[in-house]
Amino acid sequence: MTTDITAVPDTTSAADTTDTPHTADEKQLYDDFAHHGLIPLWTQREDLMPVRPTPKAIPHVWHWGDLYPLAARAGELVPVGRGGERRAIAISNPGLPGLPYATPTLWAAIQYLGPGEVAPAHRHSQNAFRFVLEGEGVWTVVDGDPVAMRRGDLLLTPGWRFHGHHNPHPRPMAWLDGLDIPLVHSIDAGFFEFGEDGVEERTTPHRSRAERLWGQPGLRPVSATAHDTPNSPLSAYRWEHTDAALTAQLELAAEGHPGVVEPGHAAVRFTNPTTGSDALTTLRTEMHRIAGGQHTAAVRETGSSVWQVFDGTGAITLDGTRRDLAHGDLIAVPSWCQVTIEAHSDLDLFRFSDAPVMERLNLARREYA
Ligand code: 1HN
Repeated sequence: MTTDITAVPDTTSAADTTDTPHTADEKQLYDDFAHHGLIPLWTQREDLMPVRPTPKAIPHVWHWGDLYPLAARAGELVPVGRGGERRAIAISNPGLPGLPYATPTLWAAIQYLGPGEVAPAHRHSQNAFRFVLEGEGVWTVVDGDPVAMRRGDLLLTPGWRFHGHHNPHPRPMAWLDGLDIPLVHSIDAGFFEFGEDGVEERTTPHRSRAERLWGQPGLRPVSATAHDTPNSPLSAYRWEHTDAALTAQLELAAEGHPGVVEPGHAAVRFTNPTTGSDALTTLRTEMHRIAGGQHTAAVRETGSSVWQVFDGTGAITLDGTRRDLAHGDLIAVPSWCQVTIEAHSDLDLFRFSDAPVMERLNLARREYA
C-alpha cells in the first residue's frame, strides 16, 4: 500500500542546537562521549531525521550508445569464467562515487557474453533478473531448467537458485542485469555458492519447464508441489505477452474503457503467479508504454528506481532537469525525485524499483505535483 499525499511547502526548520562545546566541562563531556563510543542526538538530528528524503544518489542518465561499445571492448579484452563469474559492468551513481550502485538499493549492469562463452553456474541470496533489450541466442539455466533469452523478455533468477548463462551462437549478446545487491549488502544478508561446472543441459527448448507449468494465463496447477513461493516460480515473461497487454490497455482506453494508468499511459507489473504479488520479493518489475505525444503526470515516490528505454524516443524530466531518451538508455531515479516522462514516438520503458520493500516496511509514499 502506498500513502498518497498532497504537496507540502518546503519549510526546513533550522535547529538551534549546537555541538560546539562552550565550557571546559562541556568539552570534557563530548570527549567522554567519543571515548565511550557514543554520539548525542542533538548534534545529528537533521541528518538522521530530515524533513524529507535527502538522497546521496542523484538523478542520472547513461546512454546505451556509450555502454554497448565499452561492453564489447570488455568482451575483446576480459575473459569470462570462474572467479569474476560475469562480464557485467555496473552503472555507478555519481552521487555514490566508487560504488557499483545505481541507487542505494539497486544494482544495474550491462552484461556481455561473446560467441561460445559460458558464464558459470552459481547461486546467491540476492534476487536477480535480466531484461533483454535486443538480440537472442543466449540461454540461462535456472536450477537445471534452460530458459531461452529473446528481445523484450524478462528472465528471473530469484535468490538461492543456481544459474549460469550460455551463448552457443556466433554472435555476442548483451542485456540488462538488475539485482538487489546494495540492499542485501547494507543489511548483511548475502550468501554465495559456486555451482558445478559442465553438468547443465546443453540444449534449450523454446519454452522452459517453468513456463510450461506456470505460464498459462489465469491457470494454476492443482498439484501439491505447486505451492505458494515468495518469489515467482515463472522464470520467463515473454515479450509477446507484455506487448499484447500494453496494446490492449491503450485500445480499451481508445474505446472508452478503464485499464490505463493515466491517459496515454499503459503499464503492467510482472507478478508471482502463486501469490499475485511482485515477481521478486525485493524488486518490482514493470513495463510501461506511453503513446507518442503524451506525457506522464509529475510524481515523486519514496524508494528508488531504474528505467531502461526499450523502444521509441522521448524525454524525462528529473527534479526539473530534462534529458533526451533513446533506445537502451538507463535512468537512475533516487528517492523523492520528481519524474515526468514525455513520449515523442510511442515509448516503451522497462522499470525496476525497490517498491516491494518500501511497501512491506510501510514506508511507501507518493506525491503528485
Ligand atoms: C550475477 O550472478 C549475475 O547471474 C549478474 O548474470 C550480475 C553481479 C554481482 C553478483 C552476481 C548473473 C551479478 C551477479
